[in-house]
This record gives sequence, structure tokens and C-alpha cells, in this order.
Amino acid sequence: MAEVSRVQRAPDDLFLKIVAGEVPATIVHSDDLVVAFEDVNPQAPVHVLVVPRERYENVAELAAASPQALARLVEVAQRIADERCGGEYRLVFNTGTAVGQSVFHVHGHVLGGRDFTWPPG
Ligand code: D5M
Repeated sequence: MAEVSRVQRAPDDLFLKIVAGEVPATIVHSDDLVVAFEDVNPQAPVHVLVVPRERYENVAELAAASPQALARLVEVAQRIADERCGGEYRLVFNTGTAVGQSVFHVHGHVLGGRDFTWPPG
């Protein structure tokens, strides 16, 4: 597996390149607002990333600029979880390096297919 850069900031936006088809990924959903693909380093049996086609750094920026895209992202996350893990899943938006954000193009992690602990580590 290729080494994944720790931090991806604009203009070197890895997920924009995936959306554009310039970097390969296993795409599981694509529409006019969002694209979903398999995480390259899965943390659970189901680990899909859902991203808006447009670049926003975090979920608050996305909510302010395009609530339609955020709503679609959540709808697609739910659909993936319904199909793959009985609708039980964790939807995670890491915001900031301190909590583990490494790609600064907002993405929802759809995680499921195993038991999770709380609080998260
Ligand atoms: O999550 C960033 C996530 O992005 C992390 O779980 C790995 C994943 N990633 C990194 N590069 C790729 C490629 N090329 N394809 C698929 N998934 C990838 P964060 O919340 O920013 O830490």
C-alpha cells in the first residue's frame, strides 16, 4: 500500500483528485453533489468516505456553504450503512489535526460492521 501523506492541504487536495478521477479509488457512489469511496486504510469491516465534489475544509464550512451537499452526504452515508451493516454505523467528521484530520477536504467516515467502544480513543 502506498504511503499516505499525513496532511493534505489545498491546492494539493487528494480527494478533489479522486473526485476528478485523477487518483484511483474504489468508488461506491457518485452523484451531482457527493462521491463515496472505500477508505484505503479501513478501521472497520465497513469504512467508506463520503465527500462533497466541491472542496470545503471541514463540516462546518460545508454546512454554511452548501447545506444541500451536507444533507446528501448524510443521506448517502445512511444508504451505505443500510446496505452494508444493517443501518448501525458511526459517522465521523474529524476537524483539525489534534483529533486526527489529515485530509483537509471534508469527508464523513462511515464506519460499521463491528462493535465500537465509547468514548472514542
Ligand atoms: O481521514 C483521512 C482518511 O483518508 C484516512 O482514513 C485514510 C483515507 N485516505 C487517504 N488517502 C486515501 C486514498 N488515496 N484513497 C482512499 N482513502 C484514503 P482523516 O479524518 O482526515 O484522518
